[in-house]
Amino acid sequence: MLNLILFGPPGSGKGTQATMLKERYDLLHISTGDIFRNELKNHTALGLEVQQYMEAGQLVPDDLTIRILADFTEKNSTSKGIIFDGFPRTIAQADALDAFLSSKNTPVSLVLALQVNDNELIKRILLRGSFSGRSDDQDQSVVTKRLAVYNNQTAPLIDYYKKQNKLRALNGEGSIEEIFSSLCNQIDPISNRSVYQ
Ligand code: B4P
Repeated sequence: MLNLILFGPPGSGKGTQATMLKERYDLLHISTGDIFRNELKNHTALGLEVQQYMEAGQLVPDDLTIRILADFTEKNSTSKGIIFDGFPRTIAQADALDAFLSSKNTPVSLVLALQVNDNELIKRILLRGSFSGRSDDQDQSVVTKRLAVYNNQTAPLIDYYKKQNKLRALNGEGSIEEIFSSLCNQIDPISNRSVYQ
């Protein structure tokens, strides 16, 4: 199986690129952010539980996030591989993911880290907030909080995956097509596709 992690700060383009990679490599796309937003939209018990964290720019607690991921993956277990978008975001989530994939006899293939400077991230997120209706994208103090949470809780995963020799850092600034192309250059050699089109 091809198991890819798209990694990066909020607004770095994980969701944008994951949607395109999913099509190209025929992968199951798991976005924990999308799953949570869907629960919120449908006013489920889970949605109510995660709302307070998301609106404050904080991470949803690990136990809840790990449970959601395992449920989603079990229900969609027939794919050629998985693209994880926005997960893991903490060391505990990364440990849980390793354990989960080991139980399926399949490892994380690559971790693709998109690098974007803070000013560009804030600009992108506030722009999206002007039309998306996402409350966590509209208030600059919440956006700044999300970046701080990323630096404190998520960025340590860079070393975690460097030690496993799985991390590939990529420039996340430029056109969406340019970034897609550099992601494909990393993935093609380990996928079944022989030629990059
Ligand atoms: P996410 O849904 O993962 O949101 P994100 O980090 O803001 O988005 P992403 O990086 O995917 O950016 P996108 O492509 O959309 O998380 C939201 C919240 O959910 C978190 O704050 C947290 O509360 C919770 N959560 C999610 N997962 C969790 C977990 N595992 N544990 C705990 N809590 C969790 O791009 C952003 C914008 O930039 C878009 O408007 C896009 O059009 C634009 N863009 C993309 N690429 C561009 C480019 N190359 N140039 C210019 N603009 C670009």
